[in-house]
Amino acid sequence: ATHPLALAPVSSPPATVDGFVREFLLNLNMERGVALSAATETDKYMALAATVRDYLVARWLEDQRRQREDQRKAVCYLSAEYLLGRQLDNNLLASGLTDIATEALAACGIDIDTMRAHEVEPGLGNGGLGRLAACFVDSLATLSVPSIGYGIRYEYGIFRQVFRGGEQIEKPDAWLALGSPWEFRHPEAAQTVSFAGHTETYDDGGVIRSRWVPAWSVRAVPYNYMVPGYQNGRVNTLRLWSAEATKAFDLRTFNSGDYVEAVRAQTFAENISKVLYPEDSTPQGKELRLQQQYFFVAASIADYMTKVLPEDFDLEDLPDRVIFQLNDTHPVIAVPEMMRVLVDERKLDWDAAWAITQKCFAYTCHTLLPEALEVWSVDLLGRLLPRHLEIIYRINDEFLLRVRERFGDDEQRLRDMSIVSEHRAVRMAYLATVAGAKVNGVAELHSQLLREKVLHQFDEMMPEKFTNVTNGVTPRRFVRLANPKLSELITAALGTGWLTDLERLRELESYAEDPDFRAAFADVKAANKRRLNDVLMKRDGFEIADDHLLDVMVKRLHEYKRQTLKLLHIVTLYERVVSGRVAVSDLQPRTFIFGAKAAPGYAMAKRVIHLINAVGAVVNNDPRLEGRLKVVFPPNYNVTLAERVIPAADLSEQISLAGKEASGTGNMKFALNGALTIGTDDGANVEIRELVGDDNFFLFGMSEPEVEELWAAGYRPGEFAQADDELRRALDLIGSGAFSEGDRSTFEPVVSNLLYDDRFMVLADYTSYIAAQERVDAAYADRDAWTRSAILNVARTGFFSSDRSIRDYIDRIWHTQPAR
Ligand code: 26Y
Repeated sequence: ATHPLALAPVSSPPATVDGFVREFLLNLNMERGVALSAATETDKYMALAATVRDYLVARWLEDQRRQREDQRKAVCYLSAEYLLGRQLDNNLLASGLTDIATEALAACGIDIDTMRAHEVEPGLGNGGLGRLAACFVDSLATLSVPSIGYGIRYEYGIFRQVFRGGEQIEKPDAWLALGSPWEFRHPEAAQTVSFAGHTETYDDGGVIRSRWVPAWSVRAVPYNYMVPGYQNGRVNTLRLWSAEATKAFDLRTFNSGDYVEAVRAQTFAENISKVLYPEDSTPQGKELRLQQQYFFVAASIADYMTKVLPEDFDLEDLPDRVIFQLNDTHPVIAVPEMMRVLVDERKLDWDAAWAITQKCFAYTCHTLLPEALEVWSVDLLGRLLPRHLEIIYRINDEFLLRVRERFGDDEQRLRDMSIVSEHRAVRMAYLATVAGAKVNGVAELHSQLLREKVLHQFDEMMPEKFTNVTNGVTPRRFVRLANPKLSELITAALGTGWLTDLERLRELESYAEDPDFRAAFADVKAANKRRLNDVLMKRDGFEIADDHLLDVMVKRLHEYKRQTLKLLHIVTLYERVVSGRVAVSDLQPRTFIFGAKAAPGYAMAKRVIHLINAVGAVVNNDPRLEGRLKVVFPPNYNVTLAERVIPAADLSEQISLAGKEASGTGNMKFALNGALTIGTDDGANVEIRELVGDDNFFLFGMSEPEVEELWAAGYRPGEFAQADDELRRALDLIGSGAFSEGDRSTFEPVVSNLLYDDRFMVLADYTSYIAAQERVDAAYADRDAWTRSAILNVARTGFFSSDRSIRDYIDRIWHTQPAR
């Protein structure tokens, strides 16, 4: 190009109110094709989003160019889920445009809050793992780490939850119905992803090689999203793949001049990225899920190898150029895919390829539950990915040779450690551990238990692989955006800079002793409660009374998380009053907020949702309680609602059975927003308690070794019901039909499960939990002391910034340098 303007990306519009107004109207008129006077809310929102985008694009293009030219090592984060939450406010904050945009819109007669409310959040994840990935891409950009996030552009994200008669109904989440203004579709950068067929060997000029002859393929079309760092001018890329039919597909497999069949083929291909599986923790072994996993991983590796790497790149140097971080086992099929690319396509010999591969992957585990470890049947793998199955077998054979060398002919050990189990199932966590340079858990306790239990024999053999990176959350979204009043208060005290250096919150410790600061802090909490009241009133008609302690449990519904323990507490308080054992005037007024989605096929979880609503219906309407206990269960808990609920909370419920919650990240968000935690010694609760101190944390329940001991001794939950009068009364009340219009059968399965099975030892921890809740009431009675503790929680939890997590990944696993 010769024109001076063509030598660099176009410059951003002027960052002024006039500049913003002009760009906004340009987008409205030119892109939406409407005049301001005729524009709908959607028109205005889309034009606004496009305007914010326009300010970021120049930096984005520049960063992409530099990343291509830069020799520095980059991170490819592979995750099947990104639970992003709304984008508008985040991108305004990152680009420093919030005030300008607010003023510019006001000058056009538009209230920016109605624009914020108009956005449908991309819910491309289930819960903790997906939200962690979203926090990580935010921190990667803020720390200027050369990186790409790869994932799937599901057409339907996590289902929308509604309640009918208190029961969960799932509705499709059509988040793309109006189009997304934040994405850039790149059909020209599509990759072909193949499936099924057979393998064969051939003579390649004297060398016998294997190759895969697939039966069908789809096109993977990338959609790029900008991920701006916080006011640092850096814009990273999130690349999500969408499946489309290829021409070859309908020609070869389906098209015999049959138009209907050809269209069916199209639908078949598009199915792959149609919908997010709503199960978390319990994998179903569904073929479509394996298709999804291979689809995005194969497209991502091909994209990296052909579009990001220079053409003449010496593959021996690959480990100095890239690390693929595997977000749980979902992308682990990337390991045999990389081997296939290196050996079959790039014609490296096996040993050289394996040496490279082992340095290019690292694996993060997010669970301890055995049923959550993904396995794929040999039959399914052989049918869908026959070459990958062969490669897995060879990896396993060579690995087992090494086990034999090291430990001798210990057949039991060989069976235990085999990647392919006796039941002809491929254990993806083992494959990831064998292939990865590093394996990390997501909290100290979790990483320790991984080494001692889940992957014990692997730890014995290769201890140097194991490390910990405690999770974190982005303070931009979960403090600055979710809690602007607290952020203002902090900035007034500490000045700016703390949002990217969150350990600076420590400086608030001395402010905890200042009565004026405490009063201001309490005012912020009160204002956040009123804001939540307004949101819930409008959304669902729920009221949050000013003088109630706000007690919150929001997370996926799962037995190990023990929402039923929380319910037993509520039922106990209720029973005390209606039985006359406690005067209603002696109750500390409390509002209990629940938020939880259940996997659609998880019957027990759905019954618990029904029970929460049923208890709420009775408790909320019983005049004997004089409004002192309220149960509020807004449907469809998501990132957007979390941003309103968490800043208003007084008490954070983190009550999983010790040894079951890998980390938790909600726990961190609550503490950073000045809620006190009632919790077990589990996951990152352990680290939260160590940091905030025992005086500022309500610990209860068995420790993990105590859990193990009781389990080994033979756990009989009925004995705990026998031993605690109030526990029996609460269970009896539920069993009596008090919350189901006298029908004893409705919640009988919940009660008998607790009495006769209780895998997660709810009854064993009940007494201790109730006692801890009594300590909560006593502490809340001294409101000023409570506020002091709340401030100390904020001051001492800066460690949980996802910026720190990313620095730990860099130091312990990736060894990358920031971009120039
Ligand atoms: C295979 C499929 C069924 C599946 C899909 C989603 C399996 C698991 C998941 C999601 C797991 C998840 O969200 N795990 C959570 O990860 C968080 C981030 O590390 C942890 O804080 C949390 O303790 C853990 O349960």
